[in-house]
Amino acid sequence: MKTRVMAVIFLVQVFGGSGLWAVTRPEIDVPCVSGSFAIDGSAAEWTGVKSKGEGISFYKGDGKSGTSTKLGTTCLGTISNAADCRMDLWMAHDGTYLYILAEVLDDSYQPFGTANTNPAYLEDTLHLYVDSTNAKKANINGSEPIYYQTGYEQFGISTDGNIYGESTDFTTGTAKHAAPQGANPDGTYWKAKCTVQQLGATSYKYTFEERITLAGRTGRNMSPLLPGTSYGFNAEFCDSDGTTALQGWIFWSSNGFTDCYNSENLWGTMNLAVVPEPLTCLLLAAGGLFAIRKRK
Ligand SMILES: [Ca+2]
Ligand SMILES: [Ca+2]
Ligand SMILES: [Ca+2]
Repeated sequence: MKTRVMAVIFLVQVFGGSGLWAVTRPEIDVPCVSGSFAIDGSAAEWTGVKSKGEGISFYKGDGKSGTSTKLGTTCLGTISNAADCRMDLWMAHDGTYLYILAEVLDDSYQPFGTANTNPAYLEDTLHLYVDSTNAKKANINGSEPIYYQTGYEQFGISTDGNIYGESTDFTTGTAKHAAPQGANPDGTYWKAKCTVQQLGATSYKYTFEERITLAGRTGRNMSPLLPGTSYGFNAEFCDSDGTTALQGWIFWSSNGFTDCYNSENLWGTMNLAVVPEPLTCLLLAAGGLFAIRKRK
């Protein structure tokens, strides 16, 4: 018995210490692109990014359910199937801005006009989360995580442009506080637009297109995001079907049961590609030519 206990302690020390039992988390690669993106809720200019095959996709029954050791798709409340709610998302950057395209399929669209007297998360809403200091902090004070956690930013916007209550300060509101009622994305450091398309009697497609300044915004909570670096990232869709109430919500990365809006340790990773230097490209091309000539 004693020997068995000692063996377990040994294994925990060896494998635990080496990280072999560490949590694995989903990743998204963010290619560096040179094209320009109009933030208009149209995916027309995203063909090239999509063809790279680096997007993510998640829905109930996608075979990627999160567990405590392998983080992944996590449904909370009532999410029935892919027709109820499915998200496909791509990212790109050009060294100055981070671009996001999220295409969401939903069986019931809840338009609320422009009054927006309710918090955005009670509507059909996209949430993007950034841990810009890689703090991987668990159980942040949940009342206003942007106030309590350095580097935390939650870019959230509903299909009709509501951001009330979202824990981001790239807004017309104040620094390090959630967006007040009537606030909007500031339009410079964060631009966002959603268009809605009806595909069938019970089928809608939302196209969310967003732009975030990599350098951040002076005095606001997000630290600068550097190309060639990885950061904590998460995506979530809040699904309201029928009334202004949250019927179900689904995360790209969590442990299968935790609403991780205030737990960065359960988020996935975004890998920002380096910006190729013009000189590096020239030298690589010249090196290639030299190698070809030498082989002849
Ligand atoms: Ca566009
Ligand atoms: Ca739905
Ligand atoms: Ca809905």
